[in-house]
Amino acid sequence: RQAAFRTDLSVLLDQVGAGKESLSFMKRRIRRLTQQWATAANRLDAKLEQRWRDQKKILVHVGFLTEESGDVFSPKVLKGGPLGEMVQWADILTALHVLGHNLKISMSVKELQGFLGVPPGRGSCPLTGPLPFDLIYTDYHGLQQMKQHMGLSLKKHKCHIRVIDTFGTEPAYNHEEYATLHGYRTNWGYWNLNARQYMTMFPHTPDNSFMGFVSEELNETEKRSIQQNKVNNMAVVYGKEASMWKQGKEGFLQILHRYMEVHGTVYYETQRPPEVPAFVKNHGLLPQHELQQLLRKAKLFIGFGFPYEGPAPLEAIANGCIFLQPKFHPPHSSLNHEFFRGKPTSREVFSQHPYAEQYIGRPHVMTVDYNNSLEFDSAIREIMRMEVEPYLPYEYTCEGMLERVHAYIQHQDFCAPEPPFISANLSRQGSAGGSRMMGPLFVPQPNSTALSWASNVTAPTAWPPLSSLRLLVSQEGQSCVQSCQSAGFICEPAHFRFINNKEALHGLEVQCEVVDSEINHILPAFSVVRRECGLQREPLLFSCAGHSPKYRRLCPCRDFRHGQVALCRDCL
Ligand code: U2F
Repeated sequence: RQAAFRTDLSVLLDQVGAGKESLSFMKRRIRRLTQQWATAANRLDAKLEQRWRDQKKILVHVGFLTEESGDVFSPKVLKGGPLGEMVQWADILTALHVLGHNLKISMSVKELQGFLGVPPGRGSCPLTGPLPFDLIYTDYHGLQQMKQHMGLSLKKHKCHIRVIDTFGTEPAYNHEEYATLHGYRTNWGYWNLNARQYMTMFPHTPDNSFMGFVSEELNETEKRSIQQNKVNNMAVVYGKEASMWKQGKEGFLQILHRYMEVHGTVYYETQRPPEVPAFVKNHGLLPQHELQQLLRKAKLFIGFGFPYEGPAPLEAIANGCIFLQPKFHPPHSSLNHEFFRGKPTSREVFSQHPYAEQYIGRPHVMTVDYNNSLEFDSAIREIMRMEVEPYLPYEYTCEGMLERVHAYIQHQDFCAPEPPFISANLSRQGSAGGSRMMGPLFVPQPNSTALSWASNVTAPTAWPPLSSLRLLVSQEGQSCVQSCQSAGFICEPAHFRFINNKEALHGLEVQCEVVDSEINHILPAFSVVRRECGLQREPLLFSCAGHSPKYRRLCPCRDFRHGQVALCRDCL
């Protein structure tokens, strides 16, 4: 069946259920953004020009909100606990509904069993018949629950699963045997999924798919009125829980207070939390729409280093604030910081909100060293002189999210049998002589007639399409994430299978004395000194994130749309 856009959200609101603060929060959000979603749906509908979209049967099982997982989030919704995940799930549900799919929502193991047709309360009784869904969106908790209640059949059906995974899972952590043997085993990873089945909150490693969420959008009149009503010396602190204000914050808060009136939205029960200095105007935890109103007046939204990578800075920037945040030196990661410890990624986080720093940047985002009071002081003074317009990257608008989720649903297929590695004929596309070995090698995109395929059956169905492929060689020690990024592209894991071959090495004029095929997440790569080249033997270990000091990696980069990094130019 053809999917038709929906602009009425009442059925969805009924489906979400009731009885928990988390659900009420999500419903309030869905209601508040109804008009914005409807406008976006109409725009995308026009943009897609009657293109056929399959209507999918989709199950959304929100594992972290089930009683069976302990649901620690719901009781903290009104007490300053994390809301980012609920923001994202509310938006995912809305996007799937608006795109017109056939949606079932489960928030308990009982409902999960009911929807899957597994007899209740019978332990790991396997699902015997076919899976009654085309797609299942869940999280790590839900995955565990499905393993318990679907038994062996999970393995058979796992290509249909998408895991909403805030901070991401790198391939080395996802491959069970490899993770166990090489020290990448954590409590979460090792499900042997295709790494693109993990969907993140921000575009972290492109090994995963970027799911995202949305932020409030402003029309031109609202933008103008915001700019007229900005209070130049008003700052709002990012931190809704008192613990985020603890230790070492007094110094720069004092500096800030020299210039600006400082506001907070810190949860409190009866008394002002002792962590919050007396000069701070604390509004208490606000409902989302009231926070938006506060941000509309404020000039500055200031981060203290935690929470990491939340939605609030995007909301602040969308409401015309400048976001000031601390640089992390050394960067925080699962190796050195409690919060990231045990998360299935080695990603290094160089500031509180790397997306804001890298994808938005000045004038909306300023990232400074908070230990340097001179630098901090001059940043505040500069902010007071600056004028910025509200800004929201397209990928965080409703239309942007609908467009991206639409593309994933119609094009990502992890159930098709893994095709054999295919070689794109890249030979002689820009010869890379010895002197160019030091810099990234760029092989211009072969034109279509120059492409010859080992298999012309699978290549035309590749998504992202092969027209987006750009082959690059990293520096020693550099990952493909960095290497592609520094050339203005993005690493595309789906393209690894086209460059994991001798022809690609040959085309780059890499001097190989031996070409081995091994199981190692930095391959394909080569060592210049040892003249050794290695190809990848395990497709699950194709990794944009991998790097090694002695190796230069072959990187499959691709182009991307401005403001929609998940999609290449010809991806829609
Ligand atoms: C992030 O979770 P948080 O919930 O701490 O993220 P925030 O950026 O603080 O904001 C989440 C939402 O809370 C709302 C605000 C945001 O959409 O509009 N809010 C509010 O309603 N009232 C207020 O007074 C203040 C904020 C991240 F998203 C999670 O994935 C991480 O687990 C967590 C820890 O790093 O940080």
